[in-house]
Amino acid sequence: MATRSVRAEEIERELESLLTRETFPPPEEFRRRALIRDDTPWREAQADPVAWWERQARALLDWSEPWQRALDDSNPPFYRWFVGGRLNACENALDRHVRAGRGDRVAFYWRGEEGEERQVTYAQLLHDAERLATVLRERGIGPGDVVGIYLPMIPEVVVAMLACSRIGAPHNVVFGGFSVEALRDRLHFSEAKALICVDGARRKGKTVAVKAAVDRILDELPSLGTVICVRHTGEGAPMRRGRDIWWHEALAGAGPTPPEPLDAEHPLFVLYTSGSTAKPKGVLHTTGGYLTGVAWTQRHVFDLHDDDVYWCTADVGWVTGHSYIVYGPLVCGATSVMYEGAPDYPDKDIWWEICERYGVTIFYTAPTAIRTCIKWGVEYPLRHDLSSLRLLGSVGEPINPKAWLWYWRVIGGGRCPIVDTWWQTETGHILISPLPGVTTLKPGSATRPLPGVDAAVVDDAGREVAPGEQGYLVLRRPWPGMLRTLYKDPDRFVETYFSRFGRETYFVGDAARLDEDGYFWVVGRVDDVVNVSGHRLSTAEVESAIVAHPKVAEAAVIGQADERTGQAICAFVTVEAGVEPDERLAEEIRQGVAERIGKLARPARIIWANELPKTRSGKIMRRLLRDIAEGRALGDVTTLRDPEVIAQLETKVRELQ
Ligand code: 6R9
Repeated sequence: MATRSVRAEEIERELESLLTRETFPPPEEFRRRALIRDDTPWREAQADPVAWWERQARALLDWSEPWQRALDDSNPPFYRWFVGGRLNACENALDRHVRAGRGDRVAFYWRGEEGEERQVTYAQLLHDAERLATVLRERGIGPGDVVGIYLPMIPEVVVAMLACSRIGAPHNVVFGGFSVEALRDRLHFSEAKALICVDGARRKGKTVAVKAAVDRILDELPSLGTVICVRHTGEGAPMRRGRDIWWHEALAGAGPTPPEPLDAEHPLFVLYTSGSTAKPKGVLHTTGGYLTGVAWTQRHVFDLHDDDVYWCTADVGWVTGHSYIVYGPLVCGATSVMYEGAPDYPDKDIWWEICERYGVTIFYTAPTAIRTCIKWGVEYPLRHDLSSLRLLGSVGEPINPKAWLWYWRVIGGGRCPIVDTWWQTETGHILISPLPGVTTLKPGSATRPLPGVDAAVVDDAGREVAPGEQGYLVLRRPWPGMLRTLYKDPDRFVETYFSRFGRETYFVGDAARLDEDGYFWVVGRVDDVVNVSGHRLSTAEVESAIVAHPKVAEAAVIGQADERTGQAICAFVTVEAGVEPDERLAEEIRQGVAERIGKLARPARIIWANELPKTRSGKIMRRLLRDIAEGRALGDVTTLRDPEVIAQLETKVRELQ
């Protein structure tokens, strides 16, 4: 113990001195082995971006039919890539590796919450995916039919996604941490025909019944005729004859189904994400372009070699899991780690134990996780040998330089580059990021756009702003993995992303700055989206969950700066006349939000307000609430209807501190 503390102290001193260091060029040892070592891809892509992407699509994927036209940009913003080409995502992820004699290669080292281990090979994934595809077919699921997936981090979730893509049924994965009410809404919006779920899920030594909870919402989904249930915890699951089947029983009796050659623009999946209104947006991705962008970035941003062991700690319920746990790694034939449990169970060193045990070389996580580890202390990572690591990644929100330096020094031992990868559910794959063998890093900056990507920072009029000035991040050229539309809502698609700066400029929704070296510094969202621990939540969605409580009159939700989670949800709530707000009501409100959306959306702070600050036209002024919550001087208050309201709220917030 004593020596450990000495090491910890040494590291802390070193971190202090690192705070002044601004640039980190690629370590020579890393660069020597890197797949990309100079700016050739940027230069080639600059000369002809579409032709450059075509070369990548050809090199990285197997096509059953070549495309006639690489990019159809005749009707922006409805772009089409690799028009006329045909391929299958599952075949690219599994069959072709098995055909090439790599069936015995481990696709996932799976680690269960209680320490169980499973090694899943490419051949085994294929065996199950071919059979599940048959089961789905026999249930009448065909190309274009949406299948909901509500599963924890177990290998079956990968099989489920790939079985869907094998037959051209777009999947709609819903994060297991979302409540069944949130699941119901998403399945309803996507008109899902089938659902794949588990009997129960595990969390820190406890189990929760999932299938029984799911049953509560199924009657409200008349289009959903099939439920396939994976036996995971072994708890009893009510099964309705004709509708519900056990995964293991169905697979045991099924033969294989070959992959269906699909149009490059065939929908691969729908994934719901938060927008500015309470209704989540169904982001639709298609096959050829998405896989091209995901495969290129998986290989080159993560400098993926044959002997790497890669671990992305995200959940498959988010886009990071879709692109960089499932499609990216499998299309590239990688060996990954998949972990079911929480980062602090059985103890706070479990992640580092896993890195040591499987010899993880590439580790991809979120800034919020790093900040939590900082809080727990260096003792936990110091318990383990992390010398196998050679590259680290970050995603989900801006990483503050202090967390970056800690990650670099404590986890990476000062020898691993960090790729700070900027992208979104909508972009499909990473767009702004270092290439680790080339780019000189600056802690806190996602650095520069990748080859073939045209990003800029502009003002309200769409003009590029000067270096150092803040503006809106935009993308000015279509890229292969971009969303194609919002599911069944093309008007909202155009309105949300392609109305502000015209039909050919994608409005990201993030504020950013550029520095003199052309490096991008993403600041955060400019819309009513809150980023809690890297998870996007809509303030409107949380508000509507709060006002559903009968004692609540009105609510305004804002994102408040939080040291650990980046932003935390803070709710200003007014109650119905005659109601005396107290801690019990606050608990009921939190509980209601957990039930309607999920635990991660529960307000960290509830502030009882007599009234909310509104404009004369009756709009809640969230900007002022943010200033009040964070104790800042108030901005422009001239449009405020009743200035008295502000003084009351400021007193309340001060009392709470
Ligand atoms: C992949 C993912 C997207 C929003 C995005 C931005 C923030 C993601 C970031 C980042 C700064 C990074 N974001 N990565 N901000 N630096 N490296 O997270 O998708 O859940 O859709 O969130 O997350 O604000 O607009 P998604």
